[in-house]
Amino acid sequence: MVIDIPSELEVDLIDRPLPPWELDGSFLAQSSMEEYRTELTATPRFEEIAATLRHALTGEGGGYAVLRLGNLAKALSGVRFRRLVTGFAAEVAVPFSPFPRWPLWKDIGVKVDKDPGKSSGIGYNAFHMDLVNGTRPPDYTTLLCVRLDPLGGGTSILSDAHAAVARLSEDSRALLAESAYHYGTFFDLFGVGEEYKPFPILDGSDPGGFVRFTAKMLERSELSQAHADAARELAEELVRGQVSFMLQPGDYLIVNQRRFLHGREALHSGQDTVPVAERRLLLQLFLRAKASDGSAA
Ligand SMILES: O=C(O)CCC(=O)C(=O)O
Ligand SMILES: [Fe+2]
Repeated sequence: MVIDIPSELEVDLIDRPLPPWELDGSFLAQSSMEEYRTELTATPRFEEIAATLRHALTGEGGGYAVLRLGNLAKALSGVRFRRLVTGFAAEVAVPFSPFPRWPLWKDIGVKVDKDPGKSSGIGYNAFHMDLVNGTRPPDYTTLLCVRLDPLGGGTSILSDAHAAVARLSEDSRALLAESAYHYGTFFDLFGVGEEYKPFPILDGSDPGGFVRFTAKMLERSELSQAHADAARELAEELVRGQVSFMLQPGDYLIVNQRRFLHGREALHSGQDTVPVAERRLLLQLFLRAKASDGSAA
């Protein structure tokens, strides 16, 4: 769902600079969360938008939202805009960085030499959840669009994971519930638990739990034939149920990883002709549900 910011709220937010944030380990410090909340809730209608956002992410049938912040992106410096977006994110859950070498917000640029199907690659980025091989993946993954692909590619794709699973046969679901899947490497990560290997895609005991899936495992992990076939069926159902849209500069996409999986269509061919500083750019931030929040935890 797309959430627009009323223009009177935009005007108020532009006049209300937020201070720099502080971190507590890899998490946004509680003091910064409270400071941002106090500042932002002093603007009329902020709480209404924050409630709309939370409902879009955790209410019935929900699971993702796009906050339209393009006017604020234009009016504010990069630093001030990032603080404001961090303030919106903190209304949903606790911002953190699983990568010790990265700041809170991680750049996703375009690298022509990288595996095309992976983050910052130029190819089709198949349906996945982020940090799929941690025992505690981030509850939310978020992407802030800074620059579009100037050549016109890079449509975002989203799919309701539980709806896709529900369309599979009982036999396939039984295979997906077995601890027979693995993907990627796991080292030097904060706040996402231990390495989970092998893992079940479906956690049978928890209907509101993660569908722990990445279609990238079909090509990059050794799986038994039967388990691979069930995973391929799931990947096909995800595509069948997908929604797609082009993020615009200043759009902030938040995905509840317990409900939706995400990906991205290929960038347009010819990326090597685009100067690095003009290529598509997103900023990524992860969120951990607050301990008090039963809806996502
Ligand atoms: O480039 C995109 O739009 C998505 C990237 C992504 O999903 C990731 O890096 O995990
Ligand atoms: Fe991702």
